[in-house]
Amino acid sequence: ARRVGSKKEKTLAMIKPDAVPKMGSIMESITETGFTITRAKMVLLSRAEAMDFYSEHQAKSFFNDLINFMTSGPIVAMEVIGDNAVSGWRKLLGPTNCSVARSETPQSIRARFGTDGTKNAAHGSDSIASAARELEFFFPSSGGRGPKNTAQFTQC
Ligand code: RTP
Ligand code: MG
Repeated sequence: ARRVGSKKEKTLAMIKPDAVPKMGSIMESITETGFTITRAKMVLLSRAEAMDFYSEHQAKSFFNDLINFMTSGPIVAMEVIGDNAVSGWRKLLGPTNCSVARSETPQSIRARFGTDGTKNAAHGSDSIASAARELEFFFPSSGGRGPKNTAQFTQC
C-alpha cells in the first residue's frame, strides 16, 4: 500500500567509476530501501558523452576534473523506480562531498563508498525533469542512440 503523499517515480541512479567495485553493496542498499532496479547498464563513457551528460556544469571550475573522473573507468547506469524515488535516492546518496557525508549521514552511500568532493560514488537525478532526460540518455526509447561504449578497457 502506498503512503499518503507519496508518488511513484522513476530516477536515474549511476554508480561512478570509483564505486563500481562496490556495485553489489550499492544495489543492495537501493533494493533494501524499497526501490526496484528495472534496468542496468555498464558503460565506458567517451569525453563527449560525459560532457553532454554533465553539460549543466560546463562553466564550473570543477568541470574538467569531473569529466576526467567520469571517463576514468566504466560506470553503471540504473533505472530506479519507487515511491518518491527522485528525492529518496538523493537522500540515500547523502551530501555531494563525502567528508561532509561521513560526518552528517554516516549510513549514506557517499559516506560509505565515496572518496572526496569529486569521487563521490554515485549520482542521482535532481528532479523529475532531469530524471526523464538522464534516463533517455542511457536508455533511449528509440533505439540506435545512447552511449556507444566504443572506448576500450585498458586492462583487457
Ligand atoms: P550528482 O549530479 O553527480 O548526483 O551530484 P550532486 O547533484 O550532489 O552535485 P552537483 O553539484 O550536481 O555536481 C556534480 C558532480 O560534480 C562533482 N563536483 N566536484 N570538486 C568540486 O568542488 C566538485 N563539486 C562537484 C561531483 O562528482 C558532483 O557529484
Ligand atoms: Mg547534480
